[in-house]
Amino acid sequence: MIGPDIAGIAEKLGVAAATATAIPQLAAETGLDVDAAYGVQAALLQRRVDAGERLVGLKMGLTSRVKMAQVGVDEVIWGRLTNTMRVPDGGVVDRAAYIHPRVEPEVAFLLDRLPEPGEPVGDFASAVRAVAPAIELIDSRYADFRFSLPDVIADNTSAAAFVIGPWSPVPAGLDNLGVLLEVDGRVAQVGSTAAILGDPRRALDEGIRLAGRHGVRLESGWVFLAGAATAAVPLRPGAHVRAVVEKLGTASLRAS
Ligand code: 0L1
Ligand code: MG
Repeated sequence: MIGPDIAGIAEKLGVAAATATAIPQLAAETGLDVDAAYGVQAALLQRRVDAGERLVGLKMGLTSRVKMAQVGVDEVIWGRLTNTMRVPDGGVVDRAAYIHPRVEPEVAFLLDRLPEPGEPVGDFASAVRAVAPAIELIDSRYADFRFSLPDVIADNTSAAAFVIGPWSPVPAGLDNLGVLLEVDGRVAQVGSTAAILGDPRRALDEGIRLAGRHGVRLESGWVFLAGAATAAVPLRPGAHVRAVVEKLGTASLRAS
């Protein structure tokens, strides 16, 4: 039996992102399952690497109940981050470069000495050099921000851009820190890091395990986005967005 056209699907998603043009969902029509969808994601990112970008990390998606409910998908997923997705803290993003961008407050880890594939992270403080508040900008390439599980995996879990705030040494606990997402100085979302798999440290074990299934090994020096602590909110032109994480500080961006 002939399988889905991995390269062809990756090209469609790549062009949709590059031209900020929504496309219809692809998985049902092409018979894409979860494993093949991670193959599309790899091909999609290889196109970016071939064009000169560098892989700089990994992101977890749908790590909270509220996020799963927001998009109607109920599995933790992961995607890849490249250098061009990173926006400086306090920087400006071009709203017009995206289709229907949303922002969400996250916790980021700077990776250090990681366990061997298949091993759990025993000593979190040696696996992670520093932690930071972060904002992820997600932008599904599918019309109306609607997709199935294989669709969203193939689309690199809607990854589009991210901002990392100041790095701090790993605090004693990360499991119940208050989180705010502010838009133009008003509170848009309130949450807790407990929403991220009960404890964002768990997201690292999941990331190592799930990416390992597809032959991807996390690297020292990479950024790891552990997941959102609240639902995502639409990014409007001109908006100033700030994520505040208790004990860790703030990260911010502005949309042009
Ligand atoms: O980072 C995320 O949790 C996003 C995962 C993909 C689903 C979505 O686009 O909201
Ligand atoms: Mg996210």
